[in-house]
Amino acid sequence: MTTAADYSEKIPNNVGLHEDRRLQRALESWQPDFLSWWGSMGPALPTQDVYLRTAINVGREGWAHFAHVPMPEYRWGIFLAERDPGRRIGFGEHKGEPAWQKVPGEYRSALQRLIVVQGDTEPASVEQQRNLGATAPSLYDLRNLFQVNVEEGRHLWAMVYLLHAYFGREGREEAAELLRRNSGSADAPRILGAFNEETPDWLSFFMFTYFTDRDGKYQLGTLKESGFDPLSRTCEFMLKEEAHHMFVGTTGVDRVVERAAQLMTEHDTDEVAARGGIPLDVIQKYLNFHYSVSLDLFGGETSTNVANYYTAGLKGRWNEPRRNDDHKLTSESIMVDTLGDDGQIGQAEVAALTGLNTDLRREYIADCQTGVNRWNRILDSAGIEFRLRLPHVAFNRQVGAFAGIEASPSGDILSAEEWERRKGSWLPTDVDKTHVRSLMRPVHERGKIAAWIAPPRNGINGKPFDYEYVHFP
Ligand code: BYC
Repeated sequence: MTTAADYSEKIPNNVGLHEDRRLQRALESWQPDFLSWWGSMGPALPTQDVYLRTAINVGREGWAHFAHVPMPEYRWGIFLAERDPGRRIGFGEHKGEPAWQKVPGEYRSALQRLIVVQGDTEPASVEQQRNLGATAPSLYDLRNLFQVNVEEGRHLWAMVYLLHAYFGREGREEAAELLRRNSGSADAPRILGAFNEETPDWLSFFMFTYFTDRDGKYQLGTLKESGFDPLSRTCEFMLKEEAHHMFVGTTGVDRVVERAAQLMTEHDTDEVAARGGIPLDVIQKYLNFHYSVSLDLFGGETSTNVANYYTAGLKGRWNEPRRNDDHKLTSESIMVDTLGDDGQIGQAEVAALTGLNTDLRREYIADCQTGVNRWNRILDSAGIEFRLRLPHVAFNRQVGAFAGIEASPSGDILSAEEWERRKGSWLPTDVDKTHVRSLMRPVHERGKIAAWIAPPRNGINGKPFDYEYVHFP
């Protein structure tokens, strides 16, 4: 198996697609449906071409090629990380056995389910971000949005390849369904909650790419450990692309915070809304929202699904090889967050296997905290006392142990009335959203940037900020 992609084919790939005519034909018949979905649900803003990165190799160095590309002509392809012929399953009851190159019959439906759930999120995010181009704060940001979009499209291809190649007719049907469900649709919504929420403005986009794409990083990290080798290799390569998406989120929020801090200092006031910025308390509310809906994406605090996935060798832990235990967990336990019989938030000891969603969520939370620290350093160096913080794990949850209660960002349980009365100070209100939206006027002029956000420190791929990242018709 070579690592370089074959671009002479209709569908660029490094999986030797031309050797399997049936599979090739099946994917080539899905391709026009994908393109028609991209045309109707993908980026709405008309452009001539965009300075985009395209994957050309899966090796460590030089895996991407940058050039101006008309978006519908982007070469979405199928790339798996290089195969390690000696790879063995690293956890669960099959630990030590050779990794599977085919789907084991007894795990077929569970694996298919995991791949469908993963695949469903990718086009969903493109749909959520469809209209953002019209209000981009700069050409640099516009280009980053489109980069994220085309790569989420490629991640959809990655999952569709697995469905077509390994799951027969049912897999092909599921691949068609991935284009039929739509974010926010009343009849056929996307599978997971966060992917049916709107991304109506750029602060939401940055929060989404910081918090929700980061869930993607952790979920892909667990699927990268999978005993099913093609899934593992697919996820490994997706993670490489994912890093840029989170960079967009981290630095996007940096720049919004930095601009708010500048306006506060310049005008010696907290009232930055009147000065064209986004107030820190509104940034906090957006953070609260995106963080809490992303926590839901990890499933329940305890879950028999996740225990079964792990034992079967389908879905591992974050950093599985570096965990210092037997990688089977049959006799281990873990403390998870619970709602006690007394109605209070506490902890309970459960079997480590059923607590694996909690284990992963905790890894994620620790990672989320690093961004918050970074944003607070920006405030600190501007001499501003306000600090951003992650709300309590029970705050605004719709899935898991806290789905049935309301809690404040500091973790106090509230009555339904008190929640209704106070939620406007913790989650974006219509007034906050209207204000943020009112700032979202497009700046599509080379080298210019909207007033609510600071310019980036660097451009893309060594290009300056004032590079013509996007050409218009
Ligand atoms: N919304 O046993 P439980 C990304 C369902 S993001 C709606 O606790 P489990 C990306 C659940 O399906 C990463 N329903 O759940 C980011 C189950 O239903 P069944 C996406 C939910 O299975 C940005 C029931 O509730 N990848 O890549 O342990 C841009 C009981 O739940 C939700 C994956 O998620 C929810 N939030 O864990 C682009 C990886 N949560 O079985 C892309 C694959 C749970 O009773 N998925 N339910 O009918 C999984 O590993 C697991 O399915 C989950 C849920 C972690 C999602």
